[in-house]
Amino acid sequence: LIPDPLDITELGSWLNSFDETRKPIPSIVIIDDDVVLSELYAAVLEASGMSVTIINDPMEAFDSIAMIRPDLILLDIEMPNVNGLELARVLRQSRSNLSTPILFLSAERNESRQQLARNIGGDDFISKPINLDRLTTIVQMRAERAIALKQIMESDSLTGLLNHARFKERLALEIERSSRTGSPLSVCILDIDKFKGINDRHGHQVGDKVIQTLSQTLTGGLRRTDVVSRYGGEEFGIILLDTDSTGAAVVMNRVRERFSGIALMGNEEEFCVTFSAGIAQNGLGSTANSTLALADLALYEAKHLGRNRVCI
Ligand code: GH3
Ligand code: MG
Ligand code: MG
Ligand code: MG
Ligand code: MG
Repeated sequence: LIPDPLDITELGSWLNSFDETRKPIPSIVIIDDDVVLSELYAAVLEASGMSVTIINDPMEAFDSIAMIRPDLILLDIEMPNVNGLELARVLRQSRSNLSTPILFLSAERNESRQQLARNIGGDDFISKPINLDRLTTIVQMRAERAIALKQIMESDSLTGLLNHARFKERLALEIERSSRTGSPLSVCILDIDKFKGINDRHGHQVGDKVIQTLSQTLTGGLRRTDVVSRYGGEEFGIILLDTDSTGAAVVMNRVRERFSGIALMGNEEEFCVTFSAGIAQNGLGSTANSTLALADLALYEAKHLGRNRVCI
C-alpha cells in the first residue's frame, strides 16, 4: 500500500488520495520592492489557485514569514536596505524555514552571482523578465512538492493522518484561537473496543485494515475543517471546531453508528467493530493538556459503562 518513499510525487498523491477535498492551497510569499511587478506575479499565481502574500519592504520579511509559514518564497535580490541574498541566508538559519523552497527572482545576469545565490540556500533562480507561464509552473510544482514532504513528515504512515505531536501542536493553536474568538471547540479521544481480540482472531494485517477503515470513516464523516489524528496505536484524536460538547457527541455518535455497521472481512468470517469515545469542551483557562485529560476521563467512563458509546 505504501509507495516507494523516494518517489515524492507518488507519496504526495497517495496522501492526498485519502481525501481529495482536503488538499491544501499552496501559500506563497513574494518579497520584492517592485510593487507593480509583485502584484502582477501575485495575480498570475492566484489565478492558478495559490494564495499569495506580497511583502514590498524586505525589513518586514522575517516577521511576516514567521507568521504566515509559507510553502514557498519568491525572493527578489536587488532591494533597498536588505539584499535578497542576505535575507535568504538569514531565513535559512531558522529551523521552521529549513525546508521551505526559496526561489530567487532577479535581473542578475552574472553567472557567478547566480551561483552565489544558489550556494546561499536558494533552490532555483528565475531570471527577470519572467515568462509568467514558466513562473506558474515552477512555483506550483515546487510548492506542491514542499507540501507533500511536510505532510509526510507530519503524518502517520498507516493512515496519512496527523501524528500525535502535530495534533497536540494544532490543538494548542486552536484553543488559543478559540479563546480569542469565543467560539467553542471540542476534543474527542476515541479508542477501538476489544482490539486485542481482533488482532488475535484475524491477525495484525486485518487489524491494520480496521484502523485504516476507521480513519476513512472519520475523515469522511466529519467536517473538512475538523482535525483528525492518529493519537496512538488504535486511538484517534479529533478536534471539532465551532462545536460544543453536546454537538460533538451528536456528531461522534453518528460516526460511531456508521462505523459499527461496516462489515469487515476477516480471515474466515465477516465481523463488525465498535469504538468508545470521550469528549471535552474547552473552557476558561483550558490548555491542550487539560482538555485532553478531560476527554481521556470521559473515554474511560465510556469503556467502564460497557463500550460502544460516547461520553462527555
Ligand atoms: P479496550 O476495549 O479496553 O480498548 O480493549 P483493547 O483490546 O482495545 O485494549 P487496548 O486499547 O489496551 O489495546 C490496544 C491493542 O491494539 C494493543 C495492540 O496490540 C493493538 N494495536 C495498537 N496499535 C496497533 C496497530 O497499529 N496495528 C494493529 N494491528 N494493532 C495495534
Ligand atoms: Mg528589486
Ligand atoms: Mg487503546
Ligand atoms: Mg485501552
Ligand atoms: Mg482499545
